[in-house]
Amino acid sequence: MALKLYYHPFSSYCQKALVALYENAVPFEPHILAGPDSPAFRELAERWPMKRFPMLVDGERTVIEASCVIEYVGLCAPGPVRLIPEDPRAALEVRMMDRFFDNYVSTPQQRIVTNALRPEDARDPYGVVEARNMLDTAYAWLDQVMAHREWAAGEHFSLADCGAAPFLFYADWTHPIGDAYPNVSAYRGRLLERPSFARAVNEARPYRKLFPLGAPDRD
Ligand SMILES: N[C@@H](CCC(=O)N[C@@H](CS)C(=O)NCC(=O)O)C(=O)O
Repeated sequence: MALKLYYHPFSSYCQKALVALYENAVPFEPHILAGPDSPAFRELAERWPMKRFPMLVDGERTVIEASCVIEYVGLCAPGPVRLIPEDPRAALEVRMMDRFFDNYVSTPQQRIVTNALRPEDARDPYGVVEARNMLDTAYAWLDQVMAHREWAAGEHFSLADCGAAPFLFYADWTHPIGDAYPNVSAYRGRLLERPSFARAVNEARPYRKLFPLGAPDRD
C-alpha cells in the first residue's frame, strides 16, 4: 500500500519531509492541502486535530511531526541514503541538530511570519524582536559548528539537513544571514544545490507570492 503524504509544497516542515522522500526516491501518493475546504485538509483535520502538516498515512497508521515522518520512512522504506545513522552516538548528534533547527531556527522564523499575517492590532512587536534575537544567536552558534562540517551532523547528509534546508532557506528571507556568518551562508548554499532540496524549492516556486514578508528575487 502506498504511503500517503498530506502536505503543501510551500510549507517548510513539508519540504523537510519531502527532502527525505526524494533523497531515497521513496514512492508516495501526494495529497496536496489546497486550502481548508479541500478533501485533503478535511482528512488531515479528522486524523490530526492540531491540523499541522505534514502528515503521513500508511494504511491505518497516521504519523505526525516531520522528524517522525522521516524516521518512519527510514524504517518502512529504507534506501541507500541513511538519514539516521545506525551508531546510537552518531544518531544522537543528528537528532540534537534536528532539534536545534526546529526549535531555534524554524520556531523564531515562523513567529515573525505569523506575526505579519495577523491583523495590525493583534501584532506582537516585542515577540518579533525576541525572535530576531534568537535567530541571531542561532546563526552565530551554527556558524561555529559549520566551520568544520559539510553537513549539519558531520560528513553525511542526515535528518538534520532535511530540516536545515527549508528552515535556513526561509530564515534568510525573513532575517538575512548576511556576511556575518559565512559558514552558515555557505552551508545554505550547499543545501540549495542538493538535488532533493532543489526539487522541493522548484516545486514551491509557484507559491512564492504567499510569503507575507515578500519573497526576495533570488534563490
Ligand atoms: N512540529 C510540527 C510543525 C508543523 C508545522 O508547524 N507545519 C506548518 C506548516 S510549515 C503548519 O502546519 N501550519 C499550519 C498552522 O499552523 O495552522 C512538525 O515538526 O511537523
